[in-house]
Amino acid sequence: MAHRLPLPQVFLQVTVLAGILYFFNHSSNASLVEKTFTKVAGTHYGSNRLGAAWISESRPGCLLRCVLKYSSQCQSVMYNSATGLCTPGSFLQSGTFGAALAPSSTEGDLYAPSVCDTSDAFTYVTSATTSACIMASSSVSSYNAAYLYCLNLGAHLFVLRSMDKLDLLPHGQGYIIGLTDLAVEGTFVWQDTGDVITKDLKLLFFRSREPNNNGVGEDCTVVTAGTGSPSGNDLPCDFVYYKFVCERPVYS
Ligand SMILES: [Ca+2]
Ligand SMILES: [Ca+2]
Repeated sequence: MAHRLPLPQVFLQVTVLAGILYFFNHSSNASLVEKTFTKVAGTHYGSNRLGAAWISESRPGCLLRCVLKYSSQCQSVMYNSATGLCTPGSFLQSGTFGAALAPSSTEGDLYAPSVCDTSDAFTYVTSATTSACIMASSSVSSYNAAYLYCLNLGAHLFVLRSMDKLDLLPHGQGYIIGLTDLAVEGTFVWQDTGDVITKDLKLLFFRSREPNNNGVGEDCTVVTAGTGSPSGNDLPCDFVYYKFVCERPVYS
């Protein structure tokens, strides 16, 4: 015959279990962990392993246990979503040293707190595939004024090297971004590094028949997220009609 616990003990166990589940689902810790840790892209980042890996049923669970176990020492985790392997990590290392500490394929992907200076109304925004530290303006501006505004905040106008990053912007509204052909007509370059937009991205980015350098000339760019189709357009740089988005580096 199966051993049965007295009713008060069963009640206690159920209550404790419900409390733990509630904590994991609703505690500010869980949402904090989910919000502030994000996937670190690129091969130049890694971290020291704080201890042995374990199996976690989810990435938030992995992060939470790391924080609970190692407190502020836990500054990153490596998580393999296929196997559930969770490896606790130290603060983020970058450069050659970081590359040497990068996660192995067994360890999965590296996650670390965002490095986003959130002063001046900047926010850290993430999606499943990318992230950015941005500030979407509340008022319209010319390109030059927007450019200088961002520069004064230690930022540049928003740039994107893949279309998934566009999704990080507020949807349904056109924004001036850091893509211009001011230097060489017809050659659009990103403001942060000056590199030319790739042919493939240009096709995905601009609306059909754009950029057209219409009328007296159009050297600046506006784009709208969430349209489901290419929305980029070149327009006059002194045109004061659109809001703009500044961007600060995430892992500087
Ligand atoms: Ca032009
Ligand atoms: Ca145009």
